[in-house]
Amino acid sequence: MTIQTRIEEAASQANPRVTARTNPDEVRHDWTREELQALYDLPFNDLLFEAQLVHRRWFDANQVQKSTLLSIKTGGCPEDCGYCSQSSKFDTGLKATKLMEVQRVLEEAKKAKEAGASRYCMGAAWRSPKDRDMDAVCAMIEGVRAMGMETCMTLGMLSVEQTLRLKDAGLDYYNHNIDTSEDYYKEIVTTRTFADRLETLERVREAGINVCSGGIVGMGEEKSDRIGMLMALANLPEHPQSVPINQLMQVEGTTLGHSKQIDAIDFVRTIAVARISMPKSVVRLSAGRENMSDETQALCFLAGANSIFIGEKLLTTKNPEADKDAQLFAKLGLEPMPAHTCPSAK
Ligand code: SAM
Ligand code: DTB
Ligand code: SF4
Repeated sequence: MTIQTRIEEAASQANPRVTARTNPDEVRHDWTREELQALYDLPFNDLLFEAQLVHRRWFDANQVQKSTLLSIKTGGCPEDCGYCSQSSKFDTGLKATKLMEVQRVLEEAKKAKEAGASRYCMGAAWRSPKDRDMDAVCAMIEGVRAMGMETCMTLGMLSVEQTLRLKDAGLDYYNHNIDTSEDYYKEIVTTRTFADRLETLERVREAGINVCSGGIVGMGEEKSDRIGMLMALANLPEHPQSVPINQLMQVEGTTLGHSKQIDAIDFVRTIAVARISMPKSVVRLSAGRENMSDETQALCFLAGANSIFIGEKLLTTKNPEADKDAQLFAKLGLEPMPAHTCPSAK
């Protein structure tokens, strides 16, 4: 009997406790809060089984996509996001820099490719890009693409014209997180609204660029906020092709420098509900791996996470060393996901 047949047989013996039974083939955009909550609250083994059913329908369960991040413009940001080391409203001891030279970015990208990244993600501490920066940003996209890597940018809010320029330069993904539920957003950021975030996401989607959007947990939010965030993502007109779930990296000096950490099982539950509600999206076990055990990360992969950041730095905070990740992949029998294999990517 093949694994697939055994799984189908197990799935057909529906667990009577699973009231929110999912159909792995179906991609829905009409999730109710009650349905997502029922999934989140399933007995843990049932939740992970449901997540595996969906995961194996659309992905190779042992492949994990690898991205590397670079902060192309660090610090001095006018926004007041309560989690962020780069906001000028907090004293976090971070040195602000100007936009990096294109050539230096390409040198760093080359190293990331050699280290095994299939996507290069470039982030700038801006509320939104200035038009005068767009030539350099587009040259970075073109240069990284020419190396055969997928490109991702996160530059803040975009105008329609800026979005179209990024598309023309060949940008594969744009990262713009909704971060948390609409209700809790106001507690975390006051210099822009949840609706502003959705507006940029709409521009990116309509320009035909793949959307990377997710959020952060461990910011003192309630379970209902995690569910609200997942519901907002899963009910977008198209699911983001990439869904990063970040565990807050606590930064001294920020509002959330000492917030209550999330329980590891709750973190895994959040990943599983993301997997089930957005079946064809790549779900990224994003920031926070530095503070996670191998066992927690293994549970995240079992729950359907299939992307990570590799490289010793995220934007400004730490990420596991390369040899530690190599050991984890070997221990778990994981393989890198080749570029351009996301089933929902454009
Ligand atoms: N300024 C742009 C923006 O806000 O969209 C791009 C850069 S911003 C640093 C990208 C994302 O990183 C944020 O939306 C947030 O979700 C995530 N992030 C920032 N600081 C974080 C932290 N301390 N822990 C976890 N995630 C964080
Ligand atoms: C995302 O969701 N996580 C990344 C990326 N998108 C841009 C950023 C994580 C930042 C963690 C804190 C830091 O290193 O400054
Ligand atoms: Fe600025 Fe982005 Fe940090 Fe907010 S998350 S302070 S917008 S860099």
